[in-house]
Order: sequence, then structure tokens, then C-alpha cells
Amino acid sequence: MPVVSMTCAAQAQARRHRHPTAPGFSARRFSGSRPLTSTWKCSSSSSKNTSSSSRSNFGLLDWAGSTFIPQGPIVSSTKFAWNTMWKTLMSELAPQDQSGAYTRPPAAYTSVVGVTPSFPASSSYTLYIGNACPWCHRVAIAAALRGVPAESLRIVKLVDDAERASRGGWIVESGRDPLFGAKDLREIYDSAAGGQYFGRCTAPLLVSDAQKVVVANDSAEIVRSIDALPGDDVTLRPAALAAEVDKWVERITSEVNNGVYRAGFATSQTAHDAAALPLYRLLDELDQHLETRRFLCGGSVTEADVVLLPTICRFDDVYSVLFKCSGRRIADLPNLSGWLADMMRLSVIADTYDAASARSSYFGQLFPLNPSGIIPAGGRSTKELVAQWLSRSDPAKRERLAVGVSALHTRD
Ligand SMILES: N[C@@H](CCC(=O)N[C@@H](CS)C(=O)NCC(=O)O)C(=O)O
Repeated sequence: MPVVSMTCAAQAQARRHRHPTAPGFSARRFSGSRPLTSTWKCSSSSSKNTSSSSRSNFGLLDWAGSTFIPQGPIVSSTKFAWNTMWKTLMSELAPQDQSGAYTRPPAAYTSVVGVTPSFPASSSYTLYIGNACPWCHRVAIAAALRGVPAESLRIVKLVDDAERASRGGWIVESGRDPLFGAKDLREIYDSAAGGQYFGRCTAPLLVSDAQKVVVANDSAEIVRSIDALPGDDVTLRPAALAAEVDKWVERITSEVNNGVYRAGFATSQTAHDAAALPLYRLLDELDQHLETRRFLCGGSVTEADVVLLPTICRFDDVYSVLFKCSGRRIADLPNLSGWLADMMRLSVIADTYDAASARSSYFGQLFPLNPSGIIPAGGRSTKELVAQWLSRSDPAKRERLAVGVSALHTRD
């Protein structure tokens, strides 16, 4: 990026001032031929390289150093222009407050199946999810663990492609949605909201088939709804543990699931620190907590584990790099790694994560954070990643934490 080259170039310039005979401080700057550019120097291993491709670059700092155009104003004005444009793009991607902190807009629809009287558990519903999205991932894990049948919950897959979507980022993977015949999520929102919808068109989205209206577009309510639907004899929120589960869900959602986004979407150092430091503290606390417990609320999986998992799956590959959350690595937290392996041992869970599409979506679609669209090379497939996660834990040691306890709670 130009600003990076510029910073690097400024260092080169400073070095030249200290050592006037160093390469780059050459008579060529004053000769008739094109001067050696500082910007070019930083991206080349040899200052002697004058190949035509390097020469064709426009070097802003070629103009620096003369009496009329000192370097300082060129650097600061270029940085200012670039930063202003970047912040404008960032506020489109992620609404910001005055301090440069990302403020996630509240969900517009928050009903719960089985609790809100107009949405009974006996009815059928359509769930729209995008496989790269962690909020959709928690919903997919809940549906898989509960074994909800397709007659009760039809799942429609979305793909993120902001250039093909009419608003927001999601288009229908199969081309047309079976409930409304819509091509993208904006059209689904418009139809299910009973007219034009003006909020953000976020996934996941749960719609009542009978009424063709939105039930919820908040993953927490959707996970809760899934627990009410028919399915296997499994519950993710047993009544006896409800208070403990809710406490973890609230903290994990705010400081971990949303924390990585607030760290990554921050446009000031203060805002980044305010998100990243509590995130690291909670990861450490979770690691300690899981030393003596197989899952967050004891020997069996609950909603608390379900909401934690999507962020942990993506942490080392995506958030650590793109969202600058490199202060911790899950691989370095032994008990959290053991817990991750235990979650993956539940075979239905491993099938819910698509590592390649998570990487290509985050690195490819979040343009203001990664304008080049470059995806880090060497990314592992889901199968390879799961094998790696499993290899980091001793299953016998983990099993001793919950001898004779089933990994899933059954309904009372
Ligand atoms: N609070 C929502 C957040 C969902 C959300 O932010 N989804 C993102 C994808 S990861 C989205 O659809 N963004 C599209 C947009 O903002 O236009 C939830 O928990 O369901």
C-alpha cells in the first residue's frame, strides 16, 4: 500500500541524510535520467535494480527534498488523504463512533420460536445462513446438534458477493430462494418485512413459512428458537443451567465474538486496545476455566460452547492476522485447545465449518481491511485443520474431566 511504502521510504530518506554517500543519495537524482525512487527502493532487494517495471512506478517522493517541496508535507498530506478515504470506507463497512470504535447495530427482529406466541414450535421455518459468517455458524452448530428435521427447519445457503448483491453482501447460493423466489438477502428482507426494509441485511435470518414474516435476525434468538424446535432428545440450555449458560453467552458474545470485530474494525489505537485487551483477558480466563471442566458449563455441551466455537475456529487463521488479534493464539492455550478438540470430536460439528470459504470471505471481501484481496498462502483445508486441532489434545486426559457423562444434555 502506498502509505506503507511511504513510511518505509521516509526511513530510507532519513538514512540517506545520515549517510550522504549511501546508495540512493546519488548524482542520478540530479542527472537527466529518472531518479532512483525511495518508494521503489523499499520494495526491491537491490538498490541497483533499474528494471523497466520498477522504473514505471510513480514515486511521489521523487519530488521530495527540493527547496520547493520538502518531504514532510508530502508524507503527511498523502497519509491524511489516504486515511480519510480509508475511514470513509470503514464507516460504510462498520459503523463507527467518535472514538473510532465499531458499534454493531442492534438486530431489528428478536422473537423466539416457542416463546413468542405467534411462532409455535410446531410450525415450519426457513433459515438463511452464509457459511463464512460466525453468527451463522453458531446457528448451524445448534441445528446440527439438535438434529432438527428439514420439515421444521429448511436451511437456505447464502454466499457473500457484494458486487452481485443489490444491497449488503449476501446472494442466494442456489440462485433463487425457495420461499420468496428472491435472488439476494435484500429481496428476502423486503418480502419478509412486508415492504421496503431499510436496516442492514444481515444473516442469519429466520422466517416463518406460514406467515412469510421475519421471526428473528439475531443469532442469539435463533439459537434459542432452534432449541425449541422438534429434533433429537437434546437441549443446549437445560433449565437447571440456564442462568450459568446465559451468563457465559452474554460475556462471550460481547468480548469474544464481537470483541474480534471491534478489534479489527477499530479506526483508532484506543478503540483497538479497548476491544483486544478484554478479549485476551477472557481467552485466558476461559483457558483456565477449561482446565477442570470438559465444556464451559460442566461435562456436556451447552449454548455457551456453541457460541464460543465459531470465533475459536477462525481465530488463528483469520482474526489473528486480519483483525490484528495476534496477542493470543488458540494453539498456545492448552485447555482451550483441548476443548476445541472435544467439540470437534462431535462429528456433526466438524462438518459445520468451512475453513476455505471463511478465509476467502474475510480476506477477499473486507476490502477496506485488505484492499489487495490477498489471502495468506498455505491455508489448511477443514479436514487438515480439524486433524491439527485433534492432535493438540490428549483425549484420555479430557475424558477424565467428565467420566460417564454424555457430551450432550437430554431434555427433562
Ligand atoms: N447480531 C447479528 C449480527 C449478524 C451479522 O453481523 N452478520 C453479518 C455477517 S458476519 C452480515 O450479515 N453483515 C451484512 C451487512 O452488515 O450488510 C447476529 O448475531 O445475528
